[in-house]
Amino acid sequence: MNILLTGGSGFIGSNFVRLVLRERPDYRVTNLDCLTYSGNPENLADIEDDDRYTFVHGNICDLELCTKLMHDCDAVVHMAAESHVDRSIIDARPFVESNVLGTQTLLDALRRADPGGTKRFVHVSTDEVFGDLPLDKPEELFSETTPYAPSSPYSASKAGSDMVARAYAHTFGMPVMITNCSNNHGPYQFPEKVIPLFVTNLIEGKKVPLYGDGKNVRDWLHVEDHCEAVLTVLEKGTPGEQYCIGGNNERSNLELTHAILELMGKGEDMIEPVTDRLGHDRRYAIDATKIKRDLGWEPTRSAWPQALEHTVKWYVDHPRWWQNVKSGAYREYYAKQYGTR
Ligand code: NAD
Ligand code: TDX
Repeated sequence: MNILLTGGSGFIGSNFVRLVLRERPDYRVTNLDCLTYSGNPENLADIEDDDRYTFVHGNICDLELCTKLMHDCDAVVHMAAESHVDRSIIDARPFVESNVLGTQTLLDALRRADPGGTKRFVHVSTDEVFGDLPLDKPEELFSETTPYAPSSPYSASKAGSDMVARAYAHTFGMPVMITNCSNNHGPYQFPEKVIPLFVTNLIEGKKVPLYGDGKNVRDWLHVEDHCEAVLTVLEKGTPGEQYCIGGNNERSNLELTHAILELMGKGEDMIEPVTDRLGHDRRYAIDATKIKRDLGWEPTRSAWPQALEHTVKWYVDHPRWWQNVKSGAYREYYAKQYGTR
């Protein structure tokens, strides 16, 4: 199978490329990525010479380019997006452009190239489209039947992209599937997200900025478990269906921070309580019964705290990667090679 992957130079995308090449020797992956601040070809340095992998520098909003790529592939996994909530609060426009218009452009390109609707399209989305859950009702979980109620400009743009994907599946009978996953952790995550930010700050001797009262809860899943789930949906999912993906692993930010501090041999004095994120969602938690029951997916790499230990160790062992990212040195290097978007 020739997979067209969008956003393959980012955190989840690069882990997906590596997983597919490792577990499906007869598959090929073409990665379409415009290299925003979070797209980093260094994330794929170890496989860039694999002849089953091709990189295309381009934007998912470019209809002509996307149409050409749709002709050449057998299936699409769409991960490209603006992905950070705090950035969406500062400037929502790139979120609407890439997440909503980009998704619509890709689907139009697919319609043009494949009017018969034979090529499967997995739209990778987030649990944040469902809004948030109360802290005092642990029995409440997000599932495929939860109504959409996005809170942040990021989650609103992802909800918009999900609606476009749903509408194309319904209106044109396209074999589109949507996945909604909880928080991921693992190698190559941009150090603006809480785990790599906190770990790298501590290595640098800086404090960790904990938002608000630290009681907000996230459901943590190892990125490779998410990638396995996306591959499972691509291969076995039912067209038109939606699948929630999660680790059944809820942790408050305070609990997460204490676990990171302990792994790094640091004390509580390294916590810096800071003003809360605007509109900060309280709790996310996923009921992944459907994908487990219908498609046989199970997380195998997310057991806590071993999975967190593994992730923390990766950042400790790869200082050159995150120092390049934090200093912006990688941006200058790739801007010379590819230009900026
Ligand atoms: P990321 O920011 O690390 O990577 C995004 C990638 O998309 C980058 O390589 C970037 O260059 C590329 N991109 C952005 N806009 C583009 C455009 N217009 N054209 C081409 N390429 C573009 O994000 P991530 O954390 O890897 O997330 C990947 C996907 O998974 C996103 O759709 C996100 O909403 C979703 N998701 C993420 C998480 C998580 O915890 N990180 C959880 C659930 C779902
Ligand atoms: O400095 C920080 N301090 C802090 O307390 C940062 C960056 C975050 N936090 C808190 C906010 C959240 O409650 O940690 C929690 C996790 O924050 P992020 O890493 O920014 O992730 P989140 O906002 O939960 O969104 C993530 O999960 C769902 C991804 O960024 C999204 O792309 C994904 O869809």
